[in-house]
Amino acid sequence: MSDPDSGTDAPVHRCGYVAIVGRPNVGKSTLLNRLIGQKLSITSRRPQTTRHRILGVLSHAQAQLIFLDSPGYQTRSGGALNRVLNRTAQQVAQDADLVIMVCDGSGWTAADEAVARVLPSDRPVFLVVNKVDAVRDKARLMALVQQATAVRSFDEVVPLSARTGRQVDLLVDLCVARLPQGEAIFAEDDITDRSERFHAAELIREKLFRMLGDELPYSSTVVIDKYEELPKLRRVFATVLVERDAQKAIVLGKGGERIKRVATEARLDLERLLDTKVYLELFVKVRSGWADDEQSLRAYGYE
Ligand SMILES: Nc1nc2c(ncn2[C@@H]2O[C@H](COP(=O)(O)OP(=O)(O)OP(=O)(O)O)[C@@H](O)[C@H]2O)c(=O)[nH]1
Ligand SMILES: [Mg+2]
Repeated sequence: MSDPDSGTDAPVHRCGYVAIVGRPNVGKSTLLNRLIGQKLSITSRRPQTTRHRILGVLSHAQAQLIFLDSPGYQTRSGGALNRVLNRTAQQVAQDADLVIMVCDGSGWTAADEAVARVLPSDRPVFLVVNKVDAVRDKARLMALVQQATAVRSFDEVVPLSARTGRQVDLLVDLCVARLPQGEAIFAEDDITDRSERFHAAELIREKLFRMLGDELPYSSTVVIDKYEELPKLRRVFATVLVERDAQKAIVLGKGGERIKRVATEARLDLERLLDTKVYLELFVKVRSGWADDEQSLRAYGYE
């Protein structure tokens, strides 16, 4: 690539923000992790896994792409937590130079349509049709694209698989082509703006989500009580907050067996992410009503 304005062959550097939005469970976070090559954003089979804006940086010689993963956009109304999640999702799209709307290759739904309608119209928007590895009948994909493009126009439509990585490189190339010219914003080896503490809490929440399935009350959260950074070791003390005694028993499991498994798996993931040893101790406490109260939501890190 050369710079048309400079009259020289100096290569152009591009840099910009790329928002990843969509209804819950379509694979937005799996896509971010695939793009960056690290588990930055937690994923699970349950909808509404992501609760925060997660930033992931991909630096190439000629471009820096700053991806923003967001909570799945809620079309059903709900309490304070849902309101905060939707605000985050919309903010992410508004802050970006380019928007990627992700849908699931199995079919276009009313919830997808609702998302498509709130996307900005003054910047490029791509449609990513994800999970094509799970779609046997490719004619379905054609039908989906027709339905989607009847709602609004998309600057690119990219069928891919975040799980296998198929066509993800193509998506990156298409994104780079749409980004504004500019210097890198993050250092070349930065991959996120979140703290180690934040990732520790998120990985614990992922294990809870995955291990407890529907048994886990939606309104549970994780707080880090103490985080010590030592040479080649992190010591982490964290608490799982639930709303009722019965929920506490579920999270603990028989003889504390479940919480122990949660702690072990979260520790292994955190060690992989930080490339260091981790000591992790987990507690469970009952604190009722936190998810209905915007002030406590802020205190627990929901913006
Ligand atoms: N078969 C298949 N499954 C996928 C693919 N991408 C994601 N999934 C699965 O879809 C489920 C949801 O993935 P997430 O990445 O957590 O989805 P999300 O859109 O971030 O969900 P929320 O954060 O809840 O809005 C998980 O079980 C993923 O493993 C894919 O390309 N193929
Ligand atoms: Mg997610």
